[in-house]
Amino acid sequence: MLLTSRYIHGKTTIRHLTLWHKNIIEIRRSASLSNTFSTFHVPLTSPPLQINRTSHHEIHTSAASSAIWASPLNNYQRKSVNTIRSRSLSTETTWNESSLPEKIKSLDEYKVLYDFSIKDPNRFWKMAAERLDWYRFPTKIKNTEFDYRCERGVDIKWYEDGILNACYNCVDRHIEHDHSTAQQVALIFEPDTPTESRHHVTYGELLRDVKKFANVLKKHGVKKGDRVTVYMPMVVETCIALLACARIGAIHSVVFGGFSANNVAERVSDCDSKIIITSDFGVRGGKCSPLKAKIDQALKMKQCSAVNTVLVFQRNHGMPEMKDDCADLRSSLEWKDGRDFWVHEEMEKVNEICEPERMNAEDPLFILYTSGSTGKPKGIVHTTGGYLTYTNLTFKYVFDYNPGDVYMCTADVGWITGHSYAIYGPMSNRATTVIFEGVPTYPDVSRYWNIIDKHQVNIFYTAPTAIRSLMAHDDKYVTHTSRQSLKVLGSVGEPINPEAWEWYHTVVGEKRCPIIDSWWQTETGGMMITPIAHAWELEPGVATLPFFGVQTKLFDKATKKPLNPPNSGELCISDSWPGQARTLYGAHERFVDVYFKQYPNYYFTGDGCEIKENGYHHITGRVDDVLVISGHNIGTAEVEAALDHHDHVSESAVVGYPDPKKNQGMYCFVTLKDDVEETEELRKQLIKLVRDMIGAHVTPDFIHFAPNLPKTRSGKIMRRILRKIVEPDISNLGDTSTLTDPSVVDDLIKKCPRTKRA
Ligand code: 6R9
Repeated sequence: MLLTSRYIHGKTTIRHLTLWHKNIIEIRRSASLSNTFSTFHVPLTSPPLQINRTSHHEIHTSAASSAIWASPLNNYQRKSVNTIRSRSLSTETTWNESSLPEKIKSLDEYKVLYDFSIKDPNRFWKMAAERLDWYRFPTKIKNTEFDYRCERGVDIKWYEDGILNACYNCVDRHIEHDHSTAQQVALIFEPDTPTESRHHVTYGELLRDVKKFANVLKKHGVKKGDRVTVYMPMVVETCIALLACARIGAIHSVVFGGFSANNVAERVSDCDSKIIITSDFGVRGGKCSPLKAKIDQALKMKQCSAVNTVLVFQRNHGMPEMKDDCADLRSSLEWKDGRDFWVHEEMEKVNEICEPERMNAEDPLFILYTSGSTGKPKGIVHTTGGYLTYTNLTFKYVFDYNPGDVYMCTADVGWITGHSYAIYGPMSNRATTVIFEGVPTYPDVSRYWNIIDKHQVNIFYTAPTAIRSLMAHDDKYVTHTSRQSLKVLGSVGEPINPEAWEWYHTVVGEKRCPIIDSWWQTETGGMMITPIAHAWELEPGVATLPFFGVQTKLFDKATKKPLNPPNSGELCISDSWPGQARTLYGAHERFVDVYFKQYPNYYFTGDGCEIKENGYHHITGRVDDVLVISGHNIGTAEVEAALDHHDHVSESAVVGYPDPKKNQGMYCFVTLKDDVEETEELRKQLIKLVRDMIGAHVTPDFIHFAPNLPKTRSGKIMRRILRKIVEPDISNLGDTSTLTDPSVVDDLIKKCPRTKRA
C-alpha cells in the first residue's frame, strides 16, 4: 500500500521509480567493475577547495561549510519548510555539482545525487567532508578493501590524511563561526521526574564545561589514544564526558548504565581502560539506581585490577531536591581515597583553557560493545573523520534539520543511536537537543507527548518497542496533548509493524509528519536505508531507499548466489561508506569472520530484506530468525506482523523449536493490550489470522500469552532466550544480565507448556 499523504509531493510514479531502480542496478554493475581495477586512485576532478584560514585557530574551512554556519537563525528557516513542500512538486533539479545541496527536496533530486554518489564516491564524500572543519583537509578520500581473500585483506580508510577534532566540530566551531551561538541552547535536560528542576545548557556553557572536564581528565593522566569507560545515566554530564574525551583524543567506551557489574568488568578489561567515569546514581521511572556502587563491585573483580581512577559526577549537583532513597545511596557510597574523585571538586581545580587535540581522521573516536549472538561482546570501533562526516550528513538530510528546530532522540547514550543521533550527528549540525533521563511510561504513558509540548519538539526519534507499548493504552493519553510543534517522526531499532506505524503516523503525528523508519546498525555508524523527510512517499513498515553511497545487494541464503530485485534475501552492502566500523577492538580477524566471510567482497548485515518492484527496501528482521517448517522458509517478522494486526495485540515474538516431523514448529509469544482477557477464542482468532494473512502452510503451534517479553536495554526482544525456553534448554539460557528485567524469563518458563512437558 502506498500512502498518498498530503505532506508529500503528488503522485509519484512507481513506474518512474522502477525505471530508476533498474538504473541503479546498472550503475552498481559498472561500479563493481571499476572496483575490481581501482578502488581509490580515482582522480579528484572537482575544483580545488577554497581554504580560509582563521587567524586564531588555524582551522581550515571551506567556503561551502562556512556558508552553512553563517546563516542566521531567522524566520526564513521556518518558512522554508512550507516552500520546500510545495517546491517538491517540481521535478527539476538545480544541483550544480560543486557542493552538496542543503536539502534533498524530492525523489528526483535524490536520484541525481544518489547516482553521483555511487559513480564518484570520492567526489561525493569529499563534498560531504566539507561540511566539517578540518585542521588539514584530506587529499585522500576513499581507500577501502572488502575482499578478505586479497593480500591487503579487509581494510577500511576514509580521509586518511585529514586532521580534525570531533569535539571542535560539535561545539567550538559553531561559536567561532557565529558568536551568537554561545547563547543558543545546545541541550535541554528533561529529568526523570517532571517536577524536578530542569536546565538548559547553551553552546557557550557546554564549551566551558567540556574544556574543564577535559582538563580534569588530563590532570588524571588521560592521554590521546587511552580508553575511558563511561558508565552514566542519560544526563547532560554524559555528553560533557564524551565530548571531553573526544577533545583530548581519548577513546570513550560507554557501557549502558543498566548493565551489571560483571558486564562492566568484561568491557573494562577487553579494552584495557584504566579510568572510569560514572555518577553516584541515576534515576529512571521514579527509581534511584546505584551506578558508583556497581562500579565498586566491578572493581573488586580481577579483570579490573588495572583501573586506577574513578571520576564520579553527582547526579543532581547543586540542586536542592533529592529523593530519600537517592540521598541514602549517596551517603552510603564506598570511597577509596586516591582512586575515587568527585567531578565537581576536580572541576574547581582546573582552568578553562584546553586546545582540541589534532586527530587523524582514522584515529578511533570510540568503542561501543554490542552483544554477539555467542561469545563475548564485540567492541565495535568507529574512527573520527568518516564517522563524523556520515552522522553529520545523515542527520541533516534525513530529518531535514533546520536551524532553530528542537530535536529529541529517546535513545540512551549506551547504544549507538545515542552516540550518532543524540550527540555527534545533531551537535555537529549545531542542533538543540532534548536529553531525557527517564522512561516513556513514567509518571504516565503521556510522558513523551508532554515533553514534546513542553519543549516544543519538532523532530522526535524513538524505537518501535516504545511505540508499541504506548499504543497499547487508550489514545486519549496522546490526544489530550497538542503535539503541534512536531514536523518529523522517526523510528529505529527493529522492524516497525504496519499497525504501530499507522498509529504513530495517525494518532501521534496527525498525518502531518513523515515517519523516518531508518534501518542501520551499531556497525554501520549511521542510517543506511531510510526515507528522507518530505522527499518521497512512504509505506508503513518500509525503510524505503538506501542513503547516498549505500549500495545494497541481496543474496540467497541457501545457494549464496546474488538475487536481482524485486526479490527477498540476505542483505549485504557492496562497497564502503565513511560511517562504517573499521574493526573490532583487538579482534580484527573476528571482524572479518563475522561481517566479510559469508559473502566474499561484501559486508554482511545479518538482516533479511525484500526489495520491491519500486526499489523500496523492506527489512524483514535478523536472518537467524527464519524458520524452516515442512520445507517452507517463514520469516518470524512476517508472522509477528500478522499477529500484531489483531486489535487486541500489543506485540509479539515468534520463535521456532525442533520438531521431528516438520523440522521446526512455530511458537508465538503474544502480549495483549491493556485490559484484554486471555481467552481460548482469542487464541483461535490469532491462529486463523496468521493463516489468512500469510497462507495455510503457516499455522502457529503455540500461542503463549505473555504480559512481558525479555528485552534488552535498548528495547529489542531477545529471541535467543525465547528459543532456549521453547526448545526447551533452560539450563543453557546464557547471559540474561543484559535484560531490562531478568525476572520476566522465570514467568515465561513457568507458563510454557513445552518446558513443563520436558
Ligand atoms: C541502530 C540500531 C541493529 C539491528 C539491525 C536490524 C534492527 C534497526 C531497523 C531494524 C528494521 C529498522 N533494526 N533499525 N530493523 N527496521 N528501521 O538499532 O543498531 O542495536 O546494532 O541493531 O536492529 O535487525 O541489524 P543495533
